[in-house]
Amino acid sequence: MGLRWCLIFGLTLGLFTSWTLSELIKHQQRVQEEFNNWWRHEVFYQIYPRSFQDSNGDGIGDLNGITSRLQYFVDTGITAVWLNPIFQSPMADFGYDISDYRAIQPEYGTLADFDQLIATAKALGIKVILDFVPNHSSDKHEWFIKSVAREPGYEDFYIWENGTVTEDGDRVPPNNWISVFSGSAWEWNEEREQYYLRQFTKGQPDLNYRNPAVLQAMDDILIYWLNRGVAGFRIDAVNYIYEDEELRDEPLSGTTSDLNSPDSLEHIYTRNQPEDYTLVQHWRQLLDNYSANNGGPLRIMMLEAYADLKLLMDYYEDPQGVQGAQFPFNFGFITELNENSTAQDFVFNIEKWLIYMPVGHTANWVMGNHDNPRVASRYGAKAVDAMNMLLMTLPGIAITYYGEELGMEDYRDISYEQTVDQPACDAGDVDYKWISRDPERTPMQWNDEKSAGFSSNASTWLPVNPNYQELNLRAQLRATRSHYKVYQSLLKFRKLRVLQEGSFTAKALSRQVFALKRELKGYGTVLTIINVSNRTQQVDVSDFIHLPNRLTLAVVGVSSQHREGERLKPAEINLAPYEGLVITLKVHK
Ligand SMILES: *[C@@H]1O[C@H](CO)[C@@H](O)[C@H](O)[C@H]1NC(C)=O
Ligand SMILES: *[C@@H]1O[C@H](CO)[C@@H](O)[C@H](O)[C@H]1NC(C)=O
Ligand SMILES: *[C@@H]1O[C@H](CO)[C@@H](O)[C@H](O)[C@H]1NC(C)=O
Ligand SMILES: *[C@@H]1O[C@H](CO)[C@@H](O)[C@H](O)[C@H]1NC(C)=O
Ligand SMILES: *[C@@H]1O[C@H](CO)[C@@H](O)[C@H](O)[C@H]1NC(C)=O
Ligand SMILES: CC(=O)N[C@H]1CO[C@H](CO)[C@@H](O)[C@@H]1O
Ligand SMILES: CC(=O)N[C@H]1CO[C@H](CO)[C@@H](O)[C@@H]1O
Repeated sequence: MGLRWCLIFGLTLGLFTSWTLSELIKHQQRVQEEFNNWWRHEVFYQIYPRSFQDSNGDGIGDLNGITSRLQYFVDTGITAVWLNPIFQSPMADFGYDISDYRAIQPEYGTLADFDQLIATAKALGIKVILDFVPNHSSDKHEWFIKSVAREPGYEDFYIWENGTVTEDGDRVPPNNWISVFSGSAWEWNEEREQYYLRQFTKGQPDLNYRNPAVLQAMDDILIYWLNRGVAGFRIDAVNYIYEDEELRDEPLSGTTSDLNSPDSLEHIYTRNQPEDYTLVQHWRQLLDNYSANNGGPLRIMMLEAYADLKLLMDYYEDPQGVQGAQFPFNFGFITELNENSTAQDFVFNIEKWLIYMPVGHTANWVMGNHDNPRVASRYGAKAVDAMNMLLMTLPGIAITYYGEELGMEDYRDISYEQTVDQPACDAGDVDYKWISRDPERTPMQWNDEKSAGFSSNASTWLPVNPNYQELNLRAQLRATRSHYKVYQSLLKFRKLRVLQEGSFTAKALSRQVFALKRELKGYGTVLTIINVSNRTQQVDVSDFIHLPNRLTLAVVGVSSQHREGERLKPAEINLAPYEGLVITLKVHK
């Protein structure tokens, strides 16, 4: 539907159904949003600032480092990035424990550096999204210090409760809630003589969003960063923000007898509370208002919530049609599928999201992030190109974690002494290895020089993966074929109208091979075929397509026997183990 037609339709409806002016404005905003749809086909590149580029030789990545690498995104074809937290923090959880929401962590730089980053990015046409961590603050935050001291205005910034004392004089917390890292979620504070709620570590007290002053403070922080030029926010752990107001005990799950384990409870009173949705809707309004009042691109919101599919979908839009985030992250490729998944598993999981997504919204696909092993380690190094082909030819938004364009691998052999991820440190020197998230957070591998070109310091906050000698950007730029070059072609390819607007069909051709089809009348067809098995496979796609004599290979992987431009016979397409092929049929720009 064209913009003008929509406006006329809206105005007419307004006249005949006696809409209020504000309803009409709201409708027009939505039409405007359809029009300003920059984010709907975007590839968002996730930068882990600590590991991307160090500019001052302290072995830690920083903002000036990112600024110095912005041209890389232009060369790659990336026009939007999202940054893990850069705010002032005691770093108990590498920035997810914020002590000042308006200040930059000194080792990452200054506000002036941040402004420079935004200005340079803007000049290069790159949008920047910040990570917003509303689920708690650090216990070093001035709000918490003031709240402990019961300073007027701050008494109820956090969730304080007395608990009870038994006949034997033992203190008992207010209820049975368990922290995500095990043990009671309540921490006794000697000074205030009350318990505070903390669903994560004791240094991360939960904010009390039922206090309007807390909500206002958070709104102000969003506005503060919007005014500095960010294009939106990735909101962390949104389903943990509110808890049951009556503090009811959670029922036992019956899955473990360890009562200190978070798995021992069904989290019906601490996660996905109705108010979490209302809050997201409120922030959506704030962002929409800001965009309408300040011009420029629509400022957007993407949500992190590891939740049930149906609960997740209500963050797009609730059952009453109230708009939430532009999208909640789809973690299906991380949590539901792995190296052993069959072609049917892939098709089923892809379709599942599309089936449950409310009408008119945009799908998204997260291939990796800072909390999970890398693609090369989850699906195998051979599958890197195929997974990027999949990601880039699916409908909607693609999300790439830094280094995945090179096929970087987890560095699992980090010693216990060098381990810095808190849950891994807590797990002890035997179990740490498979819990640690350090292996997927090692420095970006730019070249084969000292510290992989990440830092001038030979010692870095996490060791560089020793495979950087062979696996690095420079080597991949020099090679005739490389993961990076495949990724770059895919990004160019994505600009085709058929991949932006085309219809979508997925089909398992066998247990081992599946195909995706994108079609747009007048703009041709794109077919992606992926072999998820460790054996060579031959497939017949004749039944799946209409123009069988015109199959041309558009993108092939690094170790493919095929070459770009090759013509294929639909009845006998051969795929090497874990090979992916992107094929075009009569495609136009
Ligand atoms: C090099 O990095 C280490 C941390 O890995 C740090 O202790 C040291 O101070 C750094 N050197 C310089 C010159 O900053
Ligand atoms: C909590 O304890 C304090 C001091 O013992 C008492 O004054 C206050 O009334 C208690 N609050 C509630 C809600 O029971
Ligand atoms: C957005 O703007 C509308 C209309 O001006 C106003 O009613 C609403 O309170 C605003 N919401 C936010 C969160 O700013
Ligand atoms: C895949 O299967 C192999 C062999 O059964 C097993 O060792 C491995 O743990 C499986 N991987 C995953 C991620 O389930
Ligand atoms: C393929 O995978 C199966 C099941 O994991 C395994 O038994 C077999 O040895 C593998 N074959 C090759 C060629 O790697
Ligand atoms: C889902 C989740 O764990 N979200 C964040 C809330 O806070 C913790 C602790 O800071 C973070 O680790 C999480 O990412
Ligand atoms: C397991 C399996 O289906 N193997 C087949 C894979 O494809 C080759 C031809 O490319 C056949 O020879 C195998 O039988």
